[in-house]
Amino acid sequence: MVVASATLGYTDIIRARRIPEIDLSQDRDRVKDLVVKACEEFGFFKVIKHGVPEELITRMESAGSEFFALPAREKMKAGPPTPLGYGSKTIGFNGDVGELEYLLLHANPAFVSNKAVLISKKDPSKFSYVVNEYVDAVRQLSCEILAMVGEGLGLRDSGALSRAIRDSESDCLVRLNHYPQMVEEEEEEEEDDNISSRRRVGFGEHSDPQILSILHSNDVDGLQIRSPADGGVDGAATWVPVPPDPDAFFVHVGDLLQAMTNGRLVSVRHRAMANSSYKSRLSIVFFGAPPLHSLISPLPEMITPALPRRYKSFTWAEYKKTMYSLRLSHNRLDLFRADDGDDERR
Ligand code: GA4
Ligand code: GA4
Repeated sequence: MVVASATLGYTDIIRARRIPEIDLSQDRDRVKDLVVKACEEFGFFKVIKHGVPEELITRMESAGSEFFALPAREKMKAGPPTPLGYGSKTIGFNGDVGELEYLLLHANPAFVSNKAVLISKKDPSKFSYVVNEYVDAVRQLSCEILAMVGEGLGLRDSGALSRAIRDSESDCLVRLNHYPQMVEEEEEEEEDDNISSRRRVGFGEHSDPQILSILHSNDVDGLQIRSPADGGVDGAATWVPVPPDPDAFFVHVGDLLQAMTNGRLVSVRHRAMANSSYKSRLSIVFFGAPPLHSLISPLPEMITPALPRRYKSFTWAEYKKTMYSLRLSHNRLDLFRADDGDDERR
């Protein structure tokens, strides 16, 4: 049970439709408390004054826009998504569809340079350079945030979380999503239908399976997060629209971080609405993940008599495989609960 007063601040934020915003240039002790609180109560927050140079973001966005502006026939050369590569309208292997096109890449530089020849005929080495430079910066940002989470939680080994992502074998991904601008016929449809909630979903509800994701978008809206206080997957959803802010990054707690903290930090369910603007929405997401073979378990400090072990141990490969075999919107981490099956406590 969640104590009402403990979530009051965030309930207010949800009512006011505001997102927790953290200025990373403040005093570190203050930042780490704010980060932990946002991860516990929301699983999501916005960071400003994050230190990632604007030019890196602009160059990455231009690389994405130039790719998406290519004729479909050219883009198909980087597809189909298996799951990596270029995809249009289909998401994952199980028939999910979305109103977007995307480029999903492994964040490893060797992967990027291999794929670059299919993405940019014009200048593949420039493309890899831009992506690698961006990935290095956001990987660094996610490691700093995870180090603060580790300290804020009082972990004995406060670097444990960030090491997983920094590992040269880590399974981090980077994704460019392009939600095309609205076409004219759609506008007329929309006029008949003045209920804004009827706006179509562009990328269905899900939580990110990794440790932490760092999202950037241009100034077009679409992202919505689901309040964790609204009764889980089957309850009525409270969707909080996230106003776009190109100067900020948005941080999502992933399923693995929820598992490692024994449920103390929560992975946030989110979705993106189909674009209803005259400008395309471009989002860039870095997914911080550990090496495939690494074993994920609730950290010992997170298990107490009052908060017994909630999840089994599993490898990232095992979890990833299970998640990728499901459709979006499935309730995921629950499949790995310590109390439904072959757990050692039984
Ligand atoms: C959601 C987060 C990342 O975008 C992603 C997605 C992946 C994919 O697009 O191939 C998945 C989705 C994501 C979770 C469930 C499965 C797998 C599509 C899908 C239906 C790259 C990831 O790691 O998981
Ligand atoms: C984006 C900014 C400039 O237009 C450019 C582009 C360059 C090109 O047209 O060859 C790139 C792109 C830009 C970045 C990634 C790579 C290289 C196209 C592309 C897919 C001239 C530049 O300097 O970088």
